[in-house]
Parts: sequence; C-alpha cells; structure tokens
Amino acid sequence: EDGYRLWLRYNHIDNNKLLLSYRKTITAIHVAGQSPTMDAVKKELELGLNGLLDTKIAVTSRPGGNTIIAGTREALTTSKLLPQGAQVPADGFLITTNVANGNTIITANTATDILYGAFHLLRLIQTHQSIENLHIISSPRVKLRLLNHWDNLNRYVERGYAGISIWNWHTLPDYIDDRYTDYARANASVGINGTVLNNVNANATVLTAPYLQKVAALANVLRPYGIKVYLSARFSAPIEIGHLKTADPLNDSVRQWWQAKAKEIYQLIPDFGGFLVKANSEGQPGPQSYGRSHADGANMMADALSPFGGIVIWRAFVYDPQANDRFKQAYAEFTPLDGKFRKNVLVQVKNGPIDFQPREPFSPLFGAMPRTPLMMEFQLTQEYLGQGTHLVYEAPLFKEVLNADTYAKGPNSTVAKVIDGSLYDHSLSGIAGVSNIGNERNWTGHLFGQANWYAFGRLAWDYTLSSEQIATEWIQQTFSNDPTVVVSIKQIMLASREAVVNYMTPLGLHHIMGNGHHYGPAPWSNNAPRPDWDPVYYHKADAKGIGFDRTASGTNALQQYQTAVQQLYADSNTCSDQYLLWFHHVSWQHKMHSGRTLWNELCHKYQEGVDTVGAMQHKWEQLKNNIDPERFHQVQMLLAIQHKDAIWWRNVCLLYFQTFSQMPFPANYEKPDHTLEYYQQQRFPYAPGN
Ligand code: BDP
Repeated sequence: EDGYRLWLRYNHIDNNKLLLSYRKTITAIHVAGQSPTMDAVKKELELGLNGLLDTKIAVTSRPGGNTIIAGTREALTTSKLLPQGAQVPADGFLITTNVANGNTIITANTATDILYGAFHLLRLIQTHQSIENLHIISSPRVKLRLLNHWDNLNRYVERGYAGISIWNWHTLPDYIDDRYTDYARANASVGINGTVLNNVNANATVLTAPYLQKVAALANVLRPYGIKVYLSARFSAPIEIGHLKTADPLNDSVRQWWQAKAKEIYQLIPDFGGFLVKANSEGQPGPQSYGRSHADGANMMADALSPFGGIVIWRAFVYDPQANDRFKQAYAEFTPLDGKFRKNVLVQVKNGPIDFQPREPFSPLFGAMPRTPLMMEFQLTQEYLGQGTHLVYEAPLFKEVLNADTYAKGPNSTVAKVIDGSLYDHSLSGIAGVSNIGNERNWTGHLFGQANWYAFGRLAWDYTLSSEQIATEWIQQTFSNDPTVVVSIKQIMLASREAVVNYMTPLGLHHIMGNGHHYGPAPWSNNAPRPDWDPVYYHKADAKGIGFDRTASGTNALQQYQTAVQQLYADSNTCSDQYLLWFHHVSWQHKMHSGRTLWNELCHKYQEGVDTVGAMQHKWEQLKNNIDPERFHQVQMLLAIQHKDAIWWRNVCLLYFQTFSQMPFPANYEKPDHTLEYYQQQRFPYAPGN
C-alpha cells in the first residue's frame, strides 16, 4: 500500500455477505462495440470487478442475465439490449437495471460517457452500496473539467511538492510510461476531461515540432480516456521560435504565424483542446506590450484555433505594483473587455482576488462579466496551504466559493451558476484545478493530496455533492469501508481547512507568508522586489489596529461587488469574522461577535488552529491498527510536521502583531517559547521555492 493505486485499489470486498450478493448480481461483462474507449471500458470493468469480486468475471458476447452491459445508446438499440423507455441523457450516462433479467446497463451517447458510467458503477461497489434496481442518470454540470499542470519542460514543477513532472519530455515520444495511462484512468474516474500539460509561465519550445511530437504521443495515450490535451502558449512565441520581430496581435505576420502553428498542431493532434495563456502578468509577455488589450491577444489566438474547434483560455490573474490595491486589478483590466472576446474564448479567474490564500472572498469578476464565459481556477497544489506536508482537505474551500452568491442577477446568482454557464446562458463552461501531481510514487506527495485531486474532479462534475459525501467515498475507496476508519478520517479531513485558516491567517488576514517559497510565516517582511509581494502591504498592522480597509474610506475595492454583497462586508460590526480583516482596518480593542476583543480573538483563533491539528493527530493515532503501516506512518510523520508548523505560525504571528497591539496573551493559552527576534533570524535550510 504505497498509495500508487489512488482511489482505484479494487481490493476484494471483505464483507462476505456483500461479496456473495455482488457475485450473484454480476456474473459476466458484455461490452458492445469496439473502439479504444470501449476497450478501456472493458479493461476497467474487468480489472475492477475481478479485484473487488475476487473472481474471474467472464466477458461474453451474448449476454444472458446478471450481466453488466456497456454500450452506446445506438449500439444497444440495434442489439435490442436497451430496456424500453430508457432515458439516456444528452451528456453523461444512464445506469439502469433491467429487472426482467437482472442485467445492469451502462449506456450513454458517447463511449467516454460510458466510461464515466463504468467508473461510477465500480465506485458504488467499492463503497459497498447496493447495485440492485439501479436507475442513475448523471450529467456533468460543467463542460471543460481541466487540470492545469505547472510543469516545466525540464520537469521542475512550479509550486509542485510531489517530485518532478510526470511528463518525461526526454523519453517522449518513443517511451510511453504506464503511469500516463494510470493518470488517464484516475482522471476519467472522476470525469476530468482535459489537461494543460505545461506551466502557465510558458516556454515557447513546447510549440516546436519535436515537442509537438511528444505532446501528440501523450494525447494518444489520454484520448481513449476522454482527455484532451491543451498547451500553455507563450505570447511571444512568434519571436522566440518563429523569428519574427514582434508578437503584436494585430500584425499580419504574427496572425499568420499562429494560424500556421494551429494547423501544424491539429495535423498531429486532431482533437487538441487549445491554448491557456498567462499574459502581462508577473513579467510574462502579452498584448499590452504592444498597446493592445487582453481581448486583442485572446481573439488573435482564438481566430487561429477556431477553424479546428480549439479554444483559448485567457487568464485574468493580473496585478500591477502601481495600483493602490492588488485586489482591484483584475476587475479593472477585464470588466471593460466584457463582450469583446470571441466565442471560443474563456476567461479563467482564480477563485479569490489575490492568490489562493487559505480563505479569500470570491473574486468580484464572477459577478461582473455577464457576456464572457468565466472559467474557475482552483489550486490543488497547496502553495499557500502547507504545501506537501500539511493535511488540508480543500473541498470545503471549493464549495465555499462555488456557493457564494454574486447577486449579479438578484439573489441566488451563485458563482457556481456563473461557472456552469447557466446564469448567462453560455454554452462554453469550464473549471480548472492547478495540479498537485508529480512523479512521487503516491502521485501527490502527501497521501491526502489525492483527496483534493479527487474532490476537484467530483465537484467539477457535480458541485452539489457535499464535501462530506466526497470525503466519505474517497476514504472508503482509498482506505477502507470500516466505519471506524471512515468516521475518524472524515473528521480529520473536514476539520482541516478551517484549521489551516486559523493557524495561518485567521479573521481575514492574508498573504503574510515568507516571500518566494510561500511556506512559513513572515508577517514583518517589507523588502520584496515589489510592494504587493510584501506581507505588510496586506495586514497593515499599526498601533491602532490591523487589516486592510477596502471600504469607501479605504481603497473601496468593495465597490467591485454587487450592492447586496457590499452590504455583507461594509460594516465592521456586521461583517463576518471570516472576512473582517479582508475589508477593514479594525482596532485591537474592537469587540468581536464572540464578545472578545480583536486581539484576544486573534490569539484564540491561532490557538484553535494549533489545537485542531493536535486533535487531528490524536484521531489518526487511534487508527494505528486499522490502517496499513506504510500509509499510517507516512501520514503520522506529516501530521507531526503540520503540528510543529502550526505552532510556528501561531507564535510568529502573535509575537509580531503583539508589537503593535501591546496587549498581553490571554492567560489560558500556550505562550510562545521563543522571542520574535529568534524567529526572525530563522532561515529555512530548505523550502521548495518557485
Ligand atoms: C502564484 C504563484 C506563481 C504562479 C502564479 C500564477 O506563486 O508561481 O506563476 O501564481 O498563477 O500563485 O500565474
């Protein structure tokens, strides 16, 4: 049990009664039709069922009763295997039991949707659910469900904490690692249907002929699993690899260069997904360098891709050191462009206005671009969440954002409805997760990182699933169906997100980590190359209080939200504690909802974060005899690191903020065991950098 098999372990059902009943219901597999995807369906059903049922299930060409039948609606209609009146959804799958003969039918309009259905059935069995009298119709809510790899061509993964890139550019295209297929299986099992292979801080080399051969080889492996490949495209590629003098999007030679490049790509990869672009952000080239807008840049690429059905995903992650508030920049640059993008452009927006912090309010862009399909960008890799060593289950974070109400078209205009296209009737819709996958044996470094990959896929398919439901099924498949294990691990997971908020950045603090590596606390930092990389820019602690005034008396970033949202946050007395210091500079004596002063509440929250990690450790210890030693020990060691780090964050932040508040630590809390100077002098022997 080294974690390699992820949630697709397919160990035999250890409940004998259940095992026998499954064996009775499933005696054979029949897969109608042949194609690479239908072969994948057959392979997965065989692998899964042989493992789970601990027997060799026959593959038959003439299904009798008690058979799993997989085939497209068309194929099953021809062979008269589709039960009368079966409702096959336009997208997604139907799993239905034919009560007359006990057959279980998995059907859909496309083979890929059947594959999703096959994985769903295996999930039901792996989580010990009944498969009698099934009638399941499941359709994805969002069309493009993508991983974004921040993988460089030299295999270094930006913000990656699980080894180096799984893409071995050196040995591609000739050597096809089995891991690529397992990657495809894992993604398909949760409905992920696209992957951007390379870093948004892109290297143009990936667009050269030899690299496109490598990309095509990967596309060939991923295609049977319904996964399209996309590439991050460097805006200045026409200069760097095309030897042009400019990358101006309105220049004819530049436009022709991209058109020819698109043609070249589609000759090799007919179903290529398209380009992801980070432009005029953190030093990346872009259209603004030529006095053009983001829309000019995106549209130029979109025009090149559109004859082939490709799309452009243009990122809205932009900020400017001159601006008085980084929070406001993306909105300022992008809202004037609403309605100016081509039909095959999506604008990809990070969940919050700053940058993947433990908690952010939703980005105001979600409520402000009705004429542009917006794509959500979540970060699975835990850049600001303890990286590869902290256990943080991110589903509650994802759901908090998706459920947030933008009020853009009145109440119940949730971010989710913006993303799935339903609020403004967009047919293109998408959601992306910045991948946490590397070449470590267990894929994500921290075993529980797997849960974030899993949860991302499940929510991309259906964001109405609860965090708890997703955690339950992940635990059951990854560890065991033993209720003791499920209950305890679920408690650990569900407590973990609030824990990280509390021990790092409670009450709406944000961006107070060390510059560069982003791992530990450095709230005093004030000498980064640009002010908006400095923690002091964000917490603004002084003798009076702490927090960033984004109301009308401050930068008025609040105004970027609809009035109803502004009202939620505008008054420091009614603003929820979670967002208080995001929007207000509040006095140390401010009376919080708990009745405590702000200073005491801050101490309380930091301590609560530490205590929660202690409780998580304790719960894990109790599972010693219920979990295999290898995985138990790994997580045990990491939880100890997390506890140590939580104390470090608490001590550093409280000691530092105390220099402003000048108030004592409340009597009943653990006191820091070192001085502030001690912590300020600490240098990390090693922390993964950028
Ligand atoms: C920041 C990361 C940086 C990324 C950037 C981005 O620190 O490594 O390149 O976001 O999303 O969070 O482009």
